[in-house]
Amino acid sequence: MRTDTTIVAPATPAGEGGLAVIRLSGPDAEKVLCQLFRPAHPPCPFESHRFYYGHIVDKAGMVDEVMAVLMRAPASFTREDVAEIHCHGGPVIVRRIVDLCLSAGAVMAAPGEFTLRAFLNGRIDLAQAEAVAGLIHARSESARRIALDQLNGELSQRLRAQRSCLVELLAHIETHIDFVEEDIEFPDADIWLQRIADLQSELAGLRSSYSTGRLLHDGLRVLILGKPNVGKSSLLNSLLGQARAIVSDIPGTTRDTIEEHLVFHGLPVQLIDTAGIRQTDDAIELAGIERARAKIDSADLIFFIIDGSRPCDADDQLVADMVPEARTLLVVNKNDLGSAPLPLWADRFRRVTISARLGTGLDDLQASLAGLLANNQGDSGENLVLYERRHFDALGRSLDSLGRAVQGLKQGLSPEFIALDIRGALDALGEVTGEATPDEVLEQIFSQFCIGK
Ligand SMILES: Nc1nc2c(ncn2[C@@H]2O[C@H](COP(=O)(O)OP(=O)(O)OP(=O)(O)O)[C@@H](O)[C@H]2O)c(=O)[nH]1
Ligand SMILES: [Mg+2]
Repeated sequence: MRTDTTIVAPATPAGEGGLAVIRLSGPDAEKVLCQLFRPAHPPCPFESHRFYYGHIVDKAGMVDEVMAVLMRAPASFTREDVAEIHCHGGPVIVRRIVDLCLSAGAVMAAPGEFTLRAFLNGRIDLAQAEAVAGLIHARSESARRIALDQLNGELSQRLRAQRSCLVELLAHIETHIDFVEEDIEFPDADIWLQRIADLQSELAGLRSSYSTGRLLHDGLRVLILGKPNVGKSSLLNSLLGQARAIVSDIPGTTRDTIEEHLVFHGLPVQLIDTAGIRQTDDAIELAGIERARAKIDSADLIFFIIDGSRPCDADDQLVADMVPEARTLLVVNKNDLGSAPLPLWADRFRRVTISARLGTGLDDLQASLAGLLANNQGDSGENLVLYERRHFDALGRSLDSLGRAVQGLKQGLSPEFIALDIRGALDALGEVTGEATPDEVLEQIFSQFCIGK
């Protein structure tokens, strides 16, 4: 991983805006800036962390009117010299200024490279680097808050304390490895068993916060399922308050899945409309049905819609047999057209009656959504929540290793074996903060960032 170069990239999204920011980081940031920037009121050299008004110029003359700032190492995001050029927000201007930086010796930044440098230079740890992405992608207030907590290092501090407890135990065990021959009992085994038990319950508590964290971060996934023409797309549209999906009286209108986000009670909700499920030979329709079916497992809640004005048939039953009762709400639609008797299997589900066309009954539907959100917001008394799958998995591996260490201590196994498991638990925790993260994992994490982050 290169860190001796000076990298450049637009830090603001492509497109038009009032302003755009171009960011440089590396040993030559100041040199590059001085080549293009003419302050309106010299002097250059720059005083660190001060904005200067001036112009970007090239051989042909003035390119744009800008503000520029230099943040000298180590007081910068990457801990390197960082320069920012705040120019007018037009794609051609941004492209031109980036090109000038490149000709002045900078190289184009790879995705996530600014954050990667901040991590490599010890400014933030890996969990914090991931939180930068979490903060940028946050779609709701709750997602912003948990990402910010992680960025502030709360998760890292907690894990560091747990790691240091394990390091102490490891040192204790290792000093005894040499004495094994003398058949001395492992000293203070009971004390250590207690400390490990405390650690296990702390880690398990933190790990179980993932279901809340994922919900706060990614939102509740609500899948709208049912046979064709029952009003799935109509429901999506009325919940969104806009005509997002095509609605028609021709069965099989929706062929693909349609995903939309809305914020409900401060939490993000992802609504997924799907192709109507029925027995069919149409290849495209079958592909759509397969997509809908594949989303059942990952849905937090399923709105299973039937047309309540007509008797249910085999296609409705097909859907009924597909969905898990605990996560399903039966939505009896078209109540404005009358109500046919419900089949026996309908009793398996919680149920609301609505008319998507008139917008009646939606309150009940939203109330059940709100109830589910409240249940899932978790009141473990734990403020800190995990929202990255990677962290959840790493904590799981750490707990597995601790479990084996406890077994070993209880069975009086040789300290070497116990040390091995404790080391495994330590490494798994270290993966979260980046103290023991393989390069491939680092690469994978940072490649998900976009250029300029
Ligand atoms: N009267 C009445 N008609 C409705 C209601 N909801 C939907 N419809 C009508 O039912 C037809 C089908 O609605 P859609 O929302 O396209 O149904 P869908 O389940 O998405 O259908 P597919 O995409 O084909 O699977 C349309 O003509 C809607 O206007 C309702 O509550 N009352
Ligand atoms: Mg539809």
